[in-house]
Amino acid sequence: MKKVITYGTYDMLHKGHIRLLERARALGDYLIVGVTSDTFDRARGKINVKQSLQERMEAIKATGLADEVIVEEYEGQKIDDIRRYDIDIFTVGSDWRGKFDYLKEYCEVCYLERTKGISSSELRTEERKIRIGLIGDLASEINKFVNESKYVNGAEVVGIYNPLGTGKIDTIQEFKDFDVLLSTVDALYIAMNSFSSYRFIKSALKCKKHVLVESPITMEYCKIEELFQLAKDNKCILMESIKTAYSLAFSRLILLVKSGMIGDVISIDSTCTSLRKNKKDKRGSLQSWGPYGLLSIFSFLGTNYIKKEIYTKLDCEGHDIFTKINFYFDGAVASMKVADGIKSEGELIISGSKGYVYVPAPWWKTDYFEIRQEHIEDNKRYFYQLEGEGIRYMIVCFLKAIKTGRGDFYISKDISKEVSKIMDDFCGKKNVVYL
Ligand code: C2G
Repeated sequence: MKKVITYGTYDMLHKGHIRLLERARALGDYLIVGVTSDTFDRARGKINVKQSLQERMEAIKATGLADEVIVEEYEGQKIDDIRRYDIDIFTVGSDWRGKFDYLKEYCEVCYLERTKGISSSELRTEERKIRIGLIGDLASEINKFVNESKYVNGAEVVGIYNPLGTGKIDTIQEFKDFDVLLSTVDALYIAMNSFSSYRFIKSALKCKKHVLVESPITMEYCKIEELFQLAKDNKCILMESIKTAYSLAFSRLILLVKSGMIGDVISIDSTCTSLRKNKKDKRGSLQSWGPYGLLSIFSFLGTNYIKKEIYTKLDCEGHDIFTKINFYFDGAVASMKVADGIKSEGELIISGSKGYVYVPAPWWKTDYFEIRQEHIEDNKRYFYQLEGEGIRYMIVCFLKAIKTGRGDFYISKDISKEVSKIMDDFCGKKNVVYL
């Protein structure tokens, strides 16, 4: 019996895939199809896959062309599989010609002519694009968003409206009128001082436009509930932009800790600092870094802390250049240091009853962390590909949220509300000690 194997993502199964499978099957008597896992696809840069692994495997099985369907999960697995399944022929489309010649050491390698004129990414892009308008003057965030959106099938940046009139972006159209921009888009990305974004969020939601907004959503706690309700009433997405929340590494870290890998979480120490790069950015430490620090605490301990103490140092203009918040939870403590003008080690340490998590600086661009135990030989290291600081994954999640109607999968509403409450307490000088 001649055994054949082939691999692929097989997203949105189409005639090009079917033709490949038919010809692969004709090469032998038994065909195994390896479907790539979500994690492996992301690791190799395929971030736009629409269907789940389960859906893609089911679709292959439904063709009746595969005798066996397996999951491809890691780099180099093909060699393992060829030996494990005693494969005679490896085959793949001609777009990969040459890339798998190294497999000739183990079996015959056959590249089959790729079917022209169809691809999963074209099918994904043909789906109605989401037209996105940009609002704000946080140039760094906006430029990164524009660059990262190019990697996301189905996202189209239409233009920018900057209420302050500064910071043109050559590559995209500038709108002088907010309402005109609003009328030409499906969604907005808002990157501005959170004291100013409320009216833009409200207008957008009232016009049934989806909103992705740099955190905090609002600095006034009384408004956050109103905005979420407005989003619900208008069947829109209001999603918070804390890019770390959408990185694979951080979401896996949460699962590992919650599954008990380090036992009970007793303490969390989170630091995010920068020396002021952008003098025009007057948000201060808590507004610009606080959401990251608070995300790293609330993701593991929840938001039901018993009390908090806020320590802050202001500059001569009254902006906080350093803020530390200590939290006391039932059975745990947490400390967050954020600074825009003071430098420290930007690491995240989560201490537990069986071990601890160490995420090296800059932890908020999480692509690597360690779970350390008492004996160094028991330590485990985790690495997850992170492209572009994770912003492209956030945009993919935003588009998926718009399609599924669920925007709080990565950042719960409780966390969004508590972030705003802490901003409100800080601005209201509640429990704040000035250094
Ligand atoms: N294919 C084809 N014609 C197309 C599109 C795809 O023949 N118009 C082939 C590809 O060459 C591949 C298979 O169909 O052999 C699956 O294609 P994808 O789902 O795009 O997956 P890809 O990432 O190309 O898979 O490690 C090998 C890769 O996983 C190959």
